Amino acid sequence: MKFATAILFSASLVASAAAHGWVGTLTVGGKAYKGNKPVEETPKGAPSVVRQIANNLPVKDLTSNEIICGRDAKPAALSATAAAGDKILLDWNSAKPDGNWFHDVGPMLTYLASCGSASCAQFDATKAKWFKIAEQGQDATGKWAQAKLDDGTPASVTLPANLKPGNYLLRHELVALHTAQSPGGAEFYPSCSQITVTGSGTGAPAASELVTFPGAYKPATPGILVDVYNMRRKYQFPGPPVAAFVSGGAPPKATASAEDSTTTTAAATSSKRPTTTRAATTTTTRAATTTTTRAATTTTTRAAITTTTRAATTTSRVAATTSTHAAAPPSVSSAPPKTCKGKRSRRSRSRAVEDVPAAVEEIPAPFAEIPAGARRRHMHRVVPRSL
Ligand SMILES: [Cu+2]
Repeated sequence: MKFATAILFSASLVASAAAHGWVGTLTVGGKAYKGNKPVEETPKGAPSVVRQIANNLPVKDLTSNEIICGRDAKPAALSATAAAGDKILLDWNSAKPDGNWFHDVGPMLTYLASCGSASCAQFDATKAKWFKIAEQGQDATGKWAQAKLDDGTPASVTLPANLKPGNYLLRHELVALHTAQSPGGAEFYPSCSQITVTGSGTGAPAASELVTFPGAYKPATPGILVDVYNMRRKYQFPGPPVAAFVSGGAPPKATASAEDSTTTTAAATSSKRPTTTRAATTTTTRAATTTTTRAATTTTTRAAITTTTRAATTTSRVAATTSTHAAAPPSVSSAPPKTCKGKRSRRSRSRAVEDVPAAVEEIPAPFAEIPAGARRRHMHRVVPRSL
């Protein structure tokens, strides 16, 4: 209850905060294509290659179609022409004074899906079968790829050199992890651009490397449920591994039919990742979907996850009424975390300390130490959940 009160209190203090972002420019083959601001700011966007989103709040519901291309994204009118092997630059913008993206904790992932023989302008993204072509996490100093957008550097993705020509949706995704220590805390910002790839390549993913959205991510997926401020191992990316053909490798042997995307994803994952990963996923998923409280648990791990789940349930119930965000990470840093506006807030720091369940540190997520000073938190504007 104390937790809920704190959230309500802060919601009244922060009536509005800086909005989130969109892909403002996509550059490929020396040509820059403008993306439109969200519909709520630019109701009549100019013809573009970037699918326009309705507003720039984060996507948090992994079962919603908004996880595909962003909040209520609509097909774009145009397609950008790209040669296989081309570098694509995506400049993410926001309403921040300097115009740059502002979250700095979390990875960037890039997927492609074939639109088939028709133009992507006619393609229904709910039918898309996605394969991953890139994933970018932290550099050697612990700086996240996403933090470079904050500096004004566009994201850079290289199309596979041997990619089969055709029409593709390019799904570029930012995952902000500053509150990801609780289920439902991660924020997703997918953006889809329509491209026509030229060349004579034959590279294509195996059926076992394809995933669907929604479906590829679950609230307890490692890399989505993760306390980035207490990582003990290297960050583990969500979703399937990068398709083997991207680096010229042979596709993994298919062990499941392409129709069964859940099995396919699990098979693809296990081929590259240790079996402990799957065990952890199973455990966390079970905990996350259980509504009854387990009285006795056999391991600290499960107890920790159950505690976290319960906390998260409270959070989302509160969030439904106030449209604010989950708790800040447990703060042990001497520097208070920043708000979305980039201002440091003493209040958010003290609240963070009392709100976060202590057991959260026990989550067996992928971990490597990153500087404590890199923490940030923020609040979002109040907008009806039904958008
Ligand atoms: Cu945010």
